[in-house]
Amino acid sequence: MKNRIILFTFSLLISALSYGQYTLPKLAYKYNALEPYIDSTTMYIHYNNHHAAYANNLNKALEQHPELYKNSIENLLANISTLPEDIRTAVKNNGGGYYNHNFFWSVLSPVGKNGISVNFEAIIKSNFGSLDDFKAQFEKAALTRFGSGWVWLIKDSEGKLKLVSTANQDNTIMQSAEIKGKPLLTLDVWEHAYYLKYQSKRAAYVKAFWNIVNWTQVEVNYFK
Ligand code: MN3
Repeated sequence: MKNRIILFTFSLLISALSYGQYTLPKLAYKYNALEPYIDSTTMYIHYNNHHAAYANNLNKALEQHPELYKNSIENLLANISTLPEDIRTAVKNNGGGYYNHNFFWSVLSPVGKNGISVNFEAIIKSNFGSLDDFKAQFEKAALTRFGSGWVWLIKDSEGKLKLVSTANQDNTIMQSAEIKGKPLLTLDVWEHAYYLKYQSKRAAYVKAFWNIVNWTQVEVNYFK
């Protein structure tokens, strides 16, 4: 009986930790692990200041409606129109920022760790012609995104791969997305993601990105 009570209390604690608020995922690598392509200071600030601010502001918005904490972030973003009106904009902007950065960190990895497999390169080829063509189209989307936003490789509902760019903290799982699909890979093209090292040279940052893509995770996302 005593053990049961302890177990019950423990599971309550666990669920409070999981659902009480949206927390930052632990990074799978150190701040300096993506050097020289993304510098350690940028990683530190991006994660601890920018990403944390989105998480904090999302949690703050939901304080008015704590019953919503039980939703996954994906669920919130896919159903924004059903949320109380007073928090829709905050959930879109901060929930978007929270989700996008969670996802972004997961598709990066230290140089030479997670190259593309023959199998997944064949999938890229069948959708874009070649890996180089894919990269060129991705880079073009990154450079033509005016102002702040993201570039995404997504899988649509028919299983086709597409390249999409979104403004601000929007993404392709949001209810409001013009083109919807499951994210496989993304790149943050907000200036805060590259300004310290690359200043205004977004093109150099985008080219450097290919060195630190976690293709293993991209492939996992494709088959998930
Ligand atoms: Mn960012």
